[in-house]
Parts: sequence; structure tokens; C-alpha cells
Amino acid sequence: MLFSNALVRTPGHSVINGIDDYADLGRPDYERALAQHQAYVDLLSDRGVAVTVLDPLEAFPDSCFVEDPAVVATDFAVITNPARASRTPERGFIRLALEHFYSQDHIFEINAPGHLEGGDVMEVDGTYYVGLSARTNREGFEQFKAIAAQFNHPALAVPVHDFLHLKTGTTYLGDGKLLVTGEFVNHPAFANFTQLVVPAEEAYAVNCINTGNGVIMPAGFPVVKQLLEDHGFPVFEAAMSEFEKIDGGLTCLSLRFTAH
Ligand code: CIR
Repeated sequence: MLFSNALVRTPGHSVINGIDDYADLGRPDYERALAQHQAYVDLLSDRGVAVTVLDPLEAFPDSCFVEDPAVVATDFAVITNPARASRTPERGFIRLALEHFYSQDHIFEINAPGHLEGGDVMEVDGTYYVGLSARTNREGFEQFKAIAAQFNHPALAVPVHDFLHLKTGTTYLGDGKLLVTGEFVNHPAFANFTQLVVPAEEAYAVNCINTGNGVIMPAGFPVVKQLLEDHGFPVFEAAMSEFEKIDGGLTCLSLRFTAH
């Protein structure tokens, strides 16, 4: 297994007011979002992951997307500085949760004028690719790079133009295999990877999680499902329609790490 633990946060009723900068699919249905979230937790648990479920935060509509206010590694955690004002306070709450898993001196912070969101951080075998996007600026990247360097992890910046986050357009499956779509197809930063190219009409499904015990992908994307199966990955599908409506992908709903 590639990680032993996952942290998730149950969506509150306020999830219906989540930020929607990209999708044009209407507002989420709360009850359906809750059911999809529970199914997501069950899928991770069934794959052998120990899932910690945090209480909803009604004041923060996007707080179920726990991937953004933190980056978690084996040896350290970084509390990020989400760029949108409605999300910035999530950092304090995620810190409280991570203090159960990391000692204080292994928890670092990104601070203004730096901004960084975890959706922009893709770890590839100890190297961090960090998207410079509408949510992550150069200063946030430089702060993150300095923290990662303390633990001998390199960090590389990758400009993101067409997606919310880096991982909205590419995710790493391990073993040199990268799912890519849109601007990341044949991108020079990823020249040394085996690229699994996701067609534009299934771009949402580029955001997958390899548990090491099967790949979890969004339900309803047959081309990507076949692509993953052709590369030897057992596939497990999660219904994500309500989170897709507010630009949330599969990885956004969890922080994944190996507790020690
Ligand atoms: C937002 O715009 O911040 C949320 N509605 C969606 C966050 C998605 N997070 C992610 O891709 N890591």
C-alpha cells in the first residue's frame, strides 16, 4: 500500500455554496454529497486505509476538500495558505487534526504573501511538482521548497494555466506512470514519465488515487477506466457528481499519508 492513513472531513450543509469557478453543472445536492462522501470513505477503508473522519465545518463550505489546506509527507506536514478568503481559515482546523499525527516541530506553515494549496502539490517518489496557479503563487512555492529541502526533497514549479490546480490536470500513479490531460500532455516537465493520456471529454477523471491496492477513479468515465485496466491497475469507481459541481476531484477529498 502506498499510504496507510487518510484524513477526510464530512461535508456540511454549506457544501451547496462551495466555490465554483470552473464547472457549469449546477449546485450540489447535500444529501447526495453526503452519500457520495460516505462511499468514498468506504472505498478507502475497503482498500485497507485507516480513515480518520473529521466533523463538518458549516462555516466553511469547501472544507471537505481537505487536500488544499495541508500537504502531508512521511516526515513532515505543511499547513498551507489557501488563496481564497473563504478557505483561508480552514488551515487552523486542519492543523488541529494533524497535530494527532505529527509533532509540533514537524509541522510547518506557508504564510502571506505566500499562497499555496495542496491540490497544486504532486509528490512523485520524493520529488514535489508544484503548480503555479490562480491559488499558488511563486512566494508560496518558494516557502514550500525551503521546507521540503530541509528533508532533502526537491521541489519544481510547473505553471498551470487551464486548470484549478496542478492535480486537476495530472496525477501520478507510481512506477513512472502519469495520467495527463490538456496542457500537461507532452509537457516538458513530465518528459521522463510514461504518459497515460486522458481525452478532453473525460478530463475530470485524470484525478485518481492509486492506493497501491487498486486505483480509485471517478465513476462514469469508460475511456479512463479502460486505460487504467490496460496498464494493469484494478479500478474502483467513486460517484463524484456532487463534488464535481464545485470543482472538487477525488484527491481533494482526502489527505493521504503513512503514519509512523
Ligand atoms: C475550491 O474552489 O476551492 C473548491 N470548490 C474545490 C477545491 C478542489 N480541490 C482540489 O482540487 N484539491
